[in-house]
Amino acid sequence: LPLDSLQAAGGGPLYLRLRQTLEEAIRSGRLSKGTALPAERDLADYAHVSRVTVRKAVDDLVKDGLLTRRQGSGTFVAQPATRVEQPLSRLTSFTEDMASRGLQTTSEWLERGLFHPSPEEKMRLGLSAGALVARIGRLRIANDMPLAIERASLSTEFLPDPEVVTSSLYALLEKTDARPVRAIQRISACNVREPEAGLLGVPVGAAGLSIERISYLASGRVVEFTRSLYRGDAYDFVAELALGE
Ligand code: 16G
Repeated sequence: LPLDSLQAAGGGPLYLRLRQTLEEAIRSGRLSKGTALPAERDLADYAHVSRVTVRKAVDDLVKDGLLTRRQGSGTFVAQPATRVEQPLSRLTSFTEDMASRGLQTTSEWLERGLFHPSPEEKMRLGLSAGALVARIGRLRIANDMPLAIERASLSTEFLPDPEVVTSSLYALLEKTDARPVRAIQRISACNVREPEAGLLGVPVGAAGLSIERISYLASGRVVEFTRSLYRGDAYDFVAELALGE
């Protein structure tokens, strides 16, 4: 990158010139998609500018969606998400959805344990007075691409020990005959805010899909109440429609 000549280039604030140099490198493909940016300090040394200047330039490019920050792992040249087409008629799990596309699911844990339920969890799950609720919150990643944040709440009757969930929740529920067979799902538009934007690697304010799923057993008992935030640039939900009677 032609960063060492930045000071000499003249004209305009330094951070704007740095921003422009980086932007050109990204747009021309010299910095290819998915590449990790050097650490702020190294970039500052290399370009002979202060770390504040580097941060300002990088912040700008993150805001414009050219770079993404992944918490704990650094800053990367943004990769447009592969769009996923998700049929709305089948009750499948995230792990199954990704596997059917040849993608590997991993999850980063945001929350996992037994908690005092919120009034909403109590109502949705029909919990008895004093009962705790099992919660699992995950950042769901397909082949290194964070796609969604999911927070599931279950009655301890179906998930007495949330710690045992290591990969697929539905696969685990299947073993105890508690895999849901029916669900109501509500999808609404939203703008992604912090801290979710940082986790999903999208700019603050990016379009998201907020999804609520309530799943039932054949008996009508509620198994799961799950709120998810999906990346708007990664998902198409597709439904088949039939002419009504
Ligand atoms: C799906 C469900 C979610 C369920 C999860 C189980 C939506 C919007 N949500 O992501 O409610 O908890 O699958 O996935 O589709 P798992 O079996 O891979 O843990």
